Amino acid sequence: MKRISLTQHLVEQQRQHNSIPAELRLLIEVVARACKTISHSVGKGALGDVLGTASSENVQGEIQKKLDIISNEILLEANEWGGHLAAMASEEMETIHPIPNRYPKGEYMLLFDPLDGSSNIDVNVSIGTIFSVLKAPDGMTVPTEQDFLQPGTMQVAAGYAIYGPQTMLVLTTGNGVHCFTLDREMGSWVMTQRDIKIPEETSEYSINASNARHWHPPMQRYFNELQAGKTGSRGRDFNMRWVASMVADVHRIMSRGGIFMYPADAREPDKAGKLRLMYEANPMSFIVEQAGGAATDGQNRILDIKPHTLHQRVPVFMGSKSEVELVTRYHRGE
Ligand code: P6P
Repeated sequence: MKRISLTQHLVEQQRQHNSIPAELRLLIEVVARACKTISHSVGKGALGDVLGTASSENVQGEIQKKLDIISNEILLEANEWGGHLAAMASEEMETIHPIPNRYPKGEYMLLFDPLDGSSNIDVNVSIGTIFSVLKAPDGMTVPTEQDFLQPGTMQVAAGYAIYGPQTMLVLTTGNGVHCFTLDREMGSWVMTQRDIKIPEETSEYSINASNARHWHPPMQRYFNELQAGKTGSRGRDFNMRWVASMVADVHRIMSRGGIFMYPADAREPDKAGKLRLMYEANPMSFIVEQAGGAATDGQNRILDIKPHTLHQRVPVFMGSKSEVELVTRYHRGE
């Protein structure tokens, strides 16, 4: 495959699909540049005094890691001056972040989990940045949280960066999913995979099995069949992977198939699983669907969910279409 840069890809997508106006191209390039900066900070590890916890909690009540805060600041500072955004929202901030009055405002809204998988930071396991782009509602003057509460089908772009052995950027603007690897010597994102497709069938599942006794019956039924392998109704063996870093688990599925699951469970009946809809499940669902996979909350397509609050959680089943459809049928009682 001819190696092209992120910029050339975005210009070509604009020519072919008229789907990436200049402001959106600027937004994506600014976010990609911020991910390079985050990768540099993450890569320092103990040498950069960036490990360990900060003395604060985020809106989720989770102890923040120093790199959570550093990554959030990098994304805010990178994006607020460009004139392409009206506002931002982050897992690390309780309220939305309007663009300061000293800067021009644009028609896009950026949501992100600046550093997903934080529990893996101090043990040198892959982590990542997840982002989602929405358009500001027509006529919006002063952005509010309500303006962000659009279903995932309204996203105009979504992507993630994964900080692992390679630093990679996986991106969709609605015309397939494309992957870029960071050329550290040149400091540029180089396309290394075009139009990624997730295999429809898989023998690999991804779930935190330590929660099994708390799962609801449909989840237990599906999991027990996977565990039984060829001795049970599925008639074949399965393999399990759980990195506890959504970006790493989903990237593996993008690369070789699989099903990623974080169900709700009986421990907290009012808590709809662990993952957040607006800046984890929605962008990942857009990417997975654009690669031929599926993503549901056990009952319905995640991208169709009408959000009620910025930080709401959602059960997640996403990846190879045949497995997502099967576990969803079980949850629907079919
Ligand atoms: P558990 C990371 O904290 C995260 O939000 C996702 O990246 C990951 O899939 C999940 O939580 C891991 O959760 O309960 O296995 O630690």
